[in-house]
Amino acid sequence: MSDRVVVAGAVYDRGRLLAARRSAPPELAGRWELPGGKVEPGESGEQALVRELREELGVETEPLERIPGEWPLKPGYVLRVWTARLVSGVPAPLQDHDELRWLGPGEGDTVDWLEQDRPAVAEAVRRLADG
Ligand code: DCM
Repeated sequence: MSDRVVVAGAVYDRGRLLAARRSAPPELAGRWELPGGKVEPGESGEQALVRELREELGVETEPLERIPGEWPLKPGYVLRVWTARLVSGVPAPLQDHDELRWLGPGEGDTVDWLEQDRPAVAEAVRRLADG
């Protein structure tokens, strides 16, 4: 059986990257992630990302590029990440998160990222610096 895909967004706005602190489940609470969630049947990764960011943060976004790679999560799940542009709205922690933070250049290491998000975050931060 193929792995279930979880998508996450490296959301950029005005030269900063959005980080979100999880409030659940208990084993992940307090750790920071690129926000996203599970792809539903019939959805593309990009469609799932736009939906998840709307549900979790109340914003409209536009996926830009896939960050190459795929990272294992819990058994049966893999993480894929896209860069995304904030199109409208102000992100708010509506679901799954209790704090949001915009990280500027040089601030990529200032939050305690989930291990599985770190390779994609490193690449997202590199693109921010090049941007
Ligand atoms: N997840 C992760 N990193 C992300 C997004 C999600 O490790 N950037 C994990 C947390 C959950 C699963 O994927 O185990 C599904 O996420 P959610 O609960 O947000 O739907």
